[in-house]
Amino acid sequence: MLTHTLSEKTSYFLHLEEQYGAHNYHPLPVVLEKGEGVFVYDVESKRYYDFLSGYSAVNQGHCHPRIIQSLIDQSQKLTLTSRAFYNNLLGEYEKYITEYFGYDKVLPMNTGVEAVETALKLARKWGYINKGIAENKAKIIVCAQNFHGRTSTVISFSTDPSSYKDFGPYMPGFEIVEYNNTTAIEKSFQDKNVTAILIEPIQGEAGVVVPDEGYLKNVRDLCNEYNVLFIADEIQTGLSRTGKLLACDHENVRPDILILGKALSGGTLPVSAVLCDDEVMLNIKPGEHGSTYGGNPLACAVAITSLQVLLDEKLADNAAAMGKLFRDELAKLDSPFIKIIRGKGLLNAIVIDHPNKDAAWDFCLELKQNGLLAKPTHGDKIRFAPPLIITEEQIKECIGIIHQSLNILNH
Ligand code: IF1
Repeated sequence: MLTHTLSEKTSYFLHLEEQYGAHNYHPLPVVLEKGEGVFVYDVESKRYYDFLSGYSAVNQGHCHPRIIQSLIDQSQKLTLTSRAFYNNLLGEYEKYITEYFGYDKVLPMNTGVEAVETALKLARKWGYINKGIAENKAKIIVCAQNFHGRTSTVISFSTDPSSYKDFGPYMPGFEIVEYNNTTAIEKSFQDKNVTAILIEPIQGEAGVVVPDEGYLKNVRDLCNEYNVLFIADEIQTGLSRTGKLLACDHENVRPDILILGKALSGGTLPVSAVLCDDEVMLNIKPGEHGSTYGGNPLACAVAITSLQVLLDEKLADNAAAMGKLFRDELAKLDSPFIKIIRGKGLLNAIVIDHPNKDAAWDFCLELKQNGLLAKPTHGDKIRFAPPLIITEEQIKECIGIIHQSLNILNH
């Protein structure tokens, strides 16, 4: 594994986290202190292209001026009322986001996994009340290699030992089927206790696994046929990332429950949301679910602006165009070290082909040296997901950086 000498300042911050912070991550050795658009700057004022975008939380670009202005303005008026009282922003936000995505109602939460948990509770309740499943018998279908967050319930249906090992006992009521396999889904739907299926339209953490064309449509049809709720986790794939407002839009599929997070706040603070129609949403009565910060006025102000920016700046169209350019230019490099290039819009990944198990990590260190930040996932896959505001000229510059950095793998 490559090591680069680090500046004293950088080393200082690395040691602070080593000494005083949980060791629940293994970050790339770079210390950032400023973000602006597609760029981030480290403590030595070195500039980098950000090709991770906070795992798709910064689709609008770092510190987008309009989003930051909403944050500043609202933070000087009212940041939190709790839901014990009404406020003048939540209803406006609820109207805005439900009309924006075409659902009757929204349940506002904070982190992505809280929204996933909320969707699971809504699906279970609907199973008992609307589908007539016997109490505590509801089953939810999930896909192998899923990533939906890190709470004890959600890791209960993970197939990644690093997510679930030594965190048992696990939440029952989930069945795992192979991703991108509608036969397996139809077989699982034979069980009348199945109330829902939870799916990532593209599996992000698994390394940007894009299912076959028509997969989402087939899932939608099967859900209609077997009276099963289609829950789409668009926390990472949504909000223009894949070249459409939602990844489900590529197949004109409308989930019964839509889960959003990350870029819903443009990377300023945790904001997530669950959208569905009254038949599902109104099963939750006052006092049956909630969160201290869920739907806080600050989050509402920031989320409205974050959504508006996606439309005003036509970021889905830009993601589609720049993503295609990126994949085409990457393919032209014809590198022996790039086994697979895959993705949709500006959610892309490569699979590194190299005998050295640290090759992807070493390549990311070299990319860092050359001014581009990306990080491997599951060893040999590297996700490339810049902010959706990136330009053609910047894409081409980044292809140049990638081309130059691939040379490190010749050693
Ligand atoms: C980490 C990656 C991981 C998500 C989908 C729910 C959540 C996520 C599809 C939960 C969160 C984040 C979590 C973060 C790194 C990143 C991630 F896939 F994006 F790369 F971990 F797999 N559904 N993904 O992607 O949302 O509660 O985090 O707000 O945990 O390291 P959250």
